[in-house]
Amino acid sequence: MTAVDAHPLTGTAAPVRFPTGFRWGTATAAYQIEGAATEDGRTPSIWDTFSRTPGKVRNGDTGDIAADHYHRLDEDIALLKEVGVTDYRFSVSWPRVQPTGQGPASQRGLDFYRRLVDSLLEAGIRPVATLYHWDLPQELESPPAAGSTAGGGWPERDTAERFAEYAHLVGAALGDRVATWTTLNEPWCAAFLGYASGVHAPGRTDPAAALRAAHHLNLAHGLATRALRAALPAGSPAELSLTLNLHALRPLHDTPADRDAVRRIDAVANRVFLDPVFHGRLPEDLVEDTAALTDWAFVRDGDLETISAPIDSLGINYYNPTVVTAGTSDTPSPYPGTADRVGFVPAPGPRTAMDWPVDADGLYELLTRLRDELPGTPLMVTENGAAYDDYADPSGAVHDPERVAYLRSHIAAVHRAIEDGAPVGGYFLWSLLDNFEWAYGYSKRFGVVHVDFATQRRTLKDSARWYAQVIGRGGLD
Ligand code: IFM
Repeated sequence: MTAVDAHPLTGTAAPVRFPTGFRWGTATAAYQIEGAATEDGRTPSIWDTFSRTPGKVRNGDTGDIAADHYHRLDEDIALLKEVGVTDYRFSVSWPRVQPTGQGPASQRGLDFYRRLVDSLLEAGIRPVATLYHWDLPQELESPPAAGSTAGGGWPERDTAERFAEYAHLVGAALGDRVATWTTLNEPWCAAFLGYASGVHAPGRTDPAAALRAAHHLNLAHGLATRALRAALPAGSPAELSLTLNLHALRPLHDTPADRDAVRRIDAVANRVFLDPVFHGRLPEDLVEDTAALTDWAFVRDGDLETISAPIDSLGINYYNPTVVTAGTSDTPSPYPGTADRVGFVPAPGPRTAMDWPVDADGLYELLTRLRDELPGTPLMVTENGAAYDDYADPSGAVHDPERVAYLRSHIAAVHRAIEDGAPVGGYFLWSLLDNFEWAYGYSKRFGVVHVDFATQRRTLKDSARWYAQVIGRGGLD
């Protein structure tokens, strides 16, 4: 029973209440909101380079100014207080705190995050820090300089080692105050959109390099987990996690061929991360499916043990389900080794401004799958939300009933999963602010707070006020 179902006897909707202690948050990422791209010693990331490359980002938008969060920290924390979140998930910009991707930290860069974390704590909000949300220092993507091993991006092992060093620096600086650390956000996007389909930075279209990138991101997660544990004060209650954008997959038809299409995408989108991190192994079928691209010799002895170091929770980002069938896909595909075997079919139903189908059952399916496959692993929904073409009306109000409906159905799906035994401890709405939506630039608005990018004026949308009520009452009515 959820708030969206009528009670079978009374015909009225029963209120939905989440367990005491459930975390309610919003999420953002550094490059998408901070701006201040050249201030206080920050150097370019791969997204600065990519967004400046003609034709890569809609309207030629860049994150140079974004939502100017770097200069509006206090105002944005006041917004978080107004919404009443218990937790705030943000990411640390690697090129801001370690400008060349190696060597000592920039104190000016760290100071920004110290101020953010201290202000959150003062406001009674738990800081949830992601170390990597796609802004690799450009210097680590560019080919190595003479005499150096650093460079070449995630397809190179050295990048994972550099990441562990960066994690240690940030952990040592903020480890006494951050409640939850997430090593990586959506490594699938970093590896496969970045290096296979090339629609994200750094824009490479080399499927074999993308598979190497996926392994080195896994390794980076494992090495960073170890580095964080070493950097945190003894007895620290901080939790360590990883956030994946797992695909909720469905076959178009219930046939062996379509079920095989599901298996193939499941291997290269989900199990490529889940199996090494939680079971210390590579998916055998993925190794077979990609044999024409690589022999996986870049996986060294001991890597899988490092990658599977225990973590305290798994974050799941969910937006929509994916329907597949036996067939072919356009290339360059973000799913190496599948383009001549798998086709993608638009899921039915209403759509968001991203043209993504609205289907909350996919979230329920993912959470209950993880309940069964990873028993005992606490789960968090670390992103969920929707883009719509919001605007301020003449009175200045921003009405977004479709977003409220989207959020309501997805929060109800989380509740349903909890009732059915999924250990979900929190929900983070994406996103607090309208922001730089990667290759779509500023054309897509995911915020519950509207940002007028010409003036940087913030306006709470109806969905922010609605979410504040959900948090206040601990559920849906
Ligand atoms: O904006 C992104 C975010 O950076 C990562 N997860 C998906 C969101 C919406 O596309």
